[in-house]
Amino acid sequence: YSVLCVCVYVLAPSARLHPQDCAEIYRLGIKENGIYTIQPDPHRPAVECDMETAGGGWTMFQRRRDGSVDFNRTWQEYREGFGSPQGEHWLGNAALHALTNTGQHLLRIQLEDWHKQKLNVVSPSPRYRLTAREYSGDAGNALSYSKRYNHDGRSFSTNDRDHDRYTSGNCAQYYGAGWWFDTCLAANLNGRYYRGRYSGLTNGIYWGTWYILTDSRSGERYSFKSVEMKTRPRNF
Ligand SMILES: [Ca+2]
Repeated sequence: YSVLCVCVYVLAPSARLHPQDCAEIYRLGIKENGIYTIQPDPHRPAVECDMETAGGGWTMFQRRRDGSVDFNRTWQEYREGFGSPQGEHWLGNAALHALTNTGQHLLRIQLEDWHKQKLNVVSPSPRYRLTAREYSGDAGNALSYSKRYNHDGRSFSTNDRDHDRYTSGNCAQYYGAGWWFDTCLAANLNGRYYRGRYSGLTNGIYWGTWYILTDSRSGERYSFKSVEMKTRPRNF
């Protein structure tokens, strides 16, 4: 009898301490933004929860805001994640997969440029393989831009793993970022961090349907000031 009692006593609290995602934390009644511990990935259990935007319950898996973290990383690094949830980070493809492989999920992207223009993109299911079919938002759907530039259905590539549809090389190596490259890109939110304008290869933080992409006189390109990528179950 005593063994049974001990088991229940030990297991019940720890189960409650490790919810699946921020949506579950929200449903438990915790509705403050912050860093929380979640279940899916034992190596990087801390995530930033957005409990305010559009009803809350969003688990953040990517953030860019100051260029402090290098996003030109290997397959292994993208799988396990890098950076910290307090700052710039990629949560990790293993955790992202665990977060999104049960049922349909929404992908929310919040971008801000250097002119304080902000945009929102909401689309289902960010995985190793990206599935982004339906779109709503105010920025244009650069994830499904055209036949050759279509990130929907693409697999993830890194500088050491070429899963893109560009046959003459590795887009991830060429653009210095891990991403769901096609041939190669209409969007790349893991690109290099520039403080606004830059010239040369379009390897900055890029969203191909944004209202300004290059300066018509100087030919300089624009990179974004901040990016956040989050996910939440569709039926939340
Ligand atoms: Ca290739």
